Amino acid sequence: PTVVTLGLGYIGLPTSALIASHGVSVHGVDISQHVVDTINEGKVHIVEPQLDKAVASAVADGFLKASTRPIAANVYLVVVPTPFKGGSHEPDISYIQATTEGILPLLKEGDLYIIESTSPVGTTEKMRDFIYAQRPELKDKLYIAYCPERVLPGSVMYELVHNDRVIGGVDDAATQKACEFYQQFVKGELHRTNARTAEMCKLTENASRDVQIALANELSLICDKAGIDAWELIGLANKHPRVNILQPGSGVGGHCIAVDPYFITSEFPMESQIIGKAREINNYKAFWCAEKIRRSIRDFANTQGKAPSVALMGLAFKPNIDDLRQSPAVYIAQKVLQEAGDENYFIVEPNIHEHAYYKITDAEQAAEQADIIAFLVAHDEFKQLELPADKVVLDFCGVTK
Ligand code: SAJ
Repeated sequence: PTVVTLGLGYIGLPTSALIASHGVSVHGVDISQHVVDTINEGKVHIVEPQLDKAVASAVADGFLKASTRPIAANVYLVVVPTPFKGGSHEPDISYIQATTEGILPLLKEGDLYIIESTSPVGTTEKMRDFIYAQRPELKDKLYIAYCPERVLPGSVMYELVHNDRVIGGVDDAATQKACEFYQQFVKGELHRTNARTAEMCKLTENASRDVQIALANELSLICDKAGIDAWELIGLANKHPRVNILQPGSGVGGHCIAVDPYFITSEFPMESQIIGKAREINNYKAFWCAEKIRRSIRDFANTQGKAPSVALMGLAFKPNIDDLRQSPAVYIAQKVLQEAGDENYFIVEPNIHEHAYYKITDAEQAAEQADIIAFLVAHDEFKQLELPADKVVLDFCGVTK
């Protein structure tokens, strides 16, 4: 059998490499010629542990090939992004639509078509209706299912194999067929449901995490006013056998948790009160951090009679990665620097060596020279830093705890 993966990004490429490593021939498709060329050379265009090795051997063994065009296959996996419609919080499924259109002429009886992209509820049924409207002779002769990816950036190659999967077909036969497909390379359990539930399940997982982080962030604001250490408080509350509060930070970023809950709120605005509020709280937290830094700069200038030097520690959207997408730390840095006066700034991001706008400074040097040190991301490197007692330290992510 041949598998066509549509989209060779953060999920599509690792998935392609994994399937190919089982001796299944995979034809990966991406609109970017650069991505396609890179992969065909056995190289990778994204940073993810173990991925480079997996792709290199899959390509060398001849089981993984990339191209800008799909070919006829037995299984089609849609793994393209679902962004927002320009300037809104409404999901844009046009990439799913376009890739589906691209394979329409190739589809034949018995083929398996699976969407893995995060999708608003009803997308899989919409694509089924679209396919059968264009190819009526195939009606009910394809297997169409939704199976969301759930892997954590940084542990993708492990989690692809070991996580449980939720598999929802548009009918039972499709669910069964999709399960047989994933069984070949997934060691986690495969849970069967229908397509709508599987779509909502993905959105629910990320909304759940967002809501839990919002509670931690809200507590951190309350603690700041009340003169209580939020990390100590949460640590103590978590000693209760049925309490498990997450960690406050400088906001919620990335391309999943800060995005997916809107796929629920945009469609069910009246019903999704907590989910919507959590988004607001987590966005507000980043704004609040930026305000705190600016106030601290003003206080320093007023009491010391000179502008401080300021170190902004971390730019990534979470600890120990180099991914800046939707990063609250980047937002905070922009906001603080927008109103920069005579202050001197150090931007520190140990996982990145060069940045288009910011000069990246070494962590030790910045900590030594800055008057105000603001920790935006809890990178491991920051935990070992020695901080002289005369510094103003704003720890938004618990690095010093
Ligand atoms: N964060 C906190 N406090 C915490 C935990 C996280 O502030 O206690 C922040 C992080 O700093 C980051 C954001 O939340 O800015 C999101 O980070 P994350 O590690 O929670 O999640 P992602 O976005 O890297 O990956 C999530 C995962 N989903 C869940 O854990 C429910 C992953 O399994 C999904 O596959 C992924 O989204 C996705 O692709 O949807």
